[in-house]
Amino acid sequence: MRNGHVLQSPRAFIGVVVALYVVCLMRLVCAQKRTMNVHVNLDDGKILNDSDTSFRTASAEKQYESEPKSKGYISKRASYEYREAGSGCMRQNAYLAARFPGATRSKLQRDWALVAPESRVFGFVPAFTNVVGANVISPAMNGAHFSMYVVMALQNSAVRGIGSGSEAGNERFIFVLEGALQVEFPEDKDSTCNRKSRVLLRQNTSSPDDRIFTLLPGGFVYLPPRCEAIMTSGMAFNNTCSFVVLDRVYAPSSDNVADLPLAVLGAEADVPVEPVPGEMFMLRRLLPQTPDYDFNFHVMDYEPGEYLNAKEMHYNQHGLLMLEGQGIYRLADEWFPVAAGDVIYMGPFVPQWYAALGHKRSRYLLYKDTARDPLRMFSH
Ligand code: UGY
Ligand code: MN
Repeated sequence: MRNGHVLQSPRAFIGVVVALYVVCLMRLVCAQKRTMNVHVNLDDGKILNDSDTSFRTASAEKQYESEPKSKGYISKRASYEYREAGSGCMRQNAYLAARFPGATRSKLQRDWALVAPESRVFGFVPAFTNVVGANVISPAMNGAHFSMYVVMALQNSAVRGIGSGSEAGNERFIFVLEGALQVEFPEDKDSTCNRKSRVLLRQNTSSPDDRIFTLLPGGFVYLPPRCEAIMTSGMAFNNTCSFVVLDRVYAPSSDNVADLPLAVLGAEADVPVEPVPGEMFMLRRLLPQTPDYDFNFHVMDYEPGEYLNAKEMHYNQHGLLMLEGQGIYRLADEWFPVAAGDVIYMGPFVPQWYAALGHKRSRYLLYKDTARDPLRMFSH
């Protein structure tokens, strides 16, 4: 060190480089440890760490080891387990919440809302037992005419759910995100779905004679008013189960209330993709487009870089759950980064637009009220 500078000696220089490398390596290891240690308890939303054994997220592989041995129809499994939209997103959000307490993208406006997963608050779900459900869209929001829940079966407990919800005039739609849900149609003669001829199967397998069906991720069921189907999961099948529930009051297409629609059961992967002229997304409509159904559920896929061509405004309401991937959602004059697990309510005529980002497909599940004359709907 004749010139008095430490880096002029090659040995000292190597020493400094090695020391810097070691410091970087240690920071990386610590950061990883921190992310891995954060979990959230789905029962009460409390953050737990890895050593706490009261919370476990079953891996997809584990769940399928314990698939139910049902004798009835088993729905075709979706190409992807929607864990990121169910229990998986809770874990990611616990990490964000731990780093940025109080921060959220969630927002309620007069006619739209974004409910990010960290804002889910779990409570009861009408006509279900042994589940916790977050009522993510509700008539308690200005103007929404439907109720939407993200539901988690409590681990090691049998879930029981009854068809058309707590009110006789309600209809109910269920979409499975992870695990398995068994649906058993009743024999009761007063039920609107007590015969095979009263259940429409939207799937490729030949339909069995019995009344018991098992829905895997991507499986769905529509239950018309007075259809008291029984849903079971949990302990019976030794797995984790999460699903979306949508309830609303059925709106008849005419004054003849007797024309109730058939129950529908199927798997999203079996529903054909429909062409939508001028648009890039792939569209599957899960329910028939006949006038007896007053709503539909769409599954919409976008490759990265694809976007909605129409800058939509329409009288219909939407309830949206991001199932996979990420993108940008425009709601009126605001723009949000969104990802799997996010829920959006869009009221009538809210300007809406979406563009997909990231490296993989993004997909959302979308409720839309359909086939009703707005003049009739809004003049009563
Ligand atoms: O059908 C629709 O209204 C749908 N394209 N809207 C949306 O994706 N926001
Ligand atoms: Mn729309």
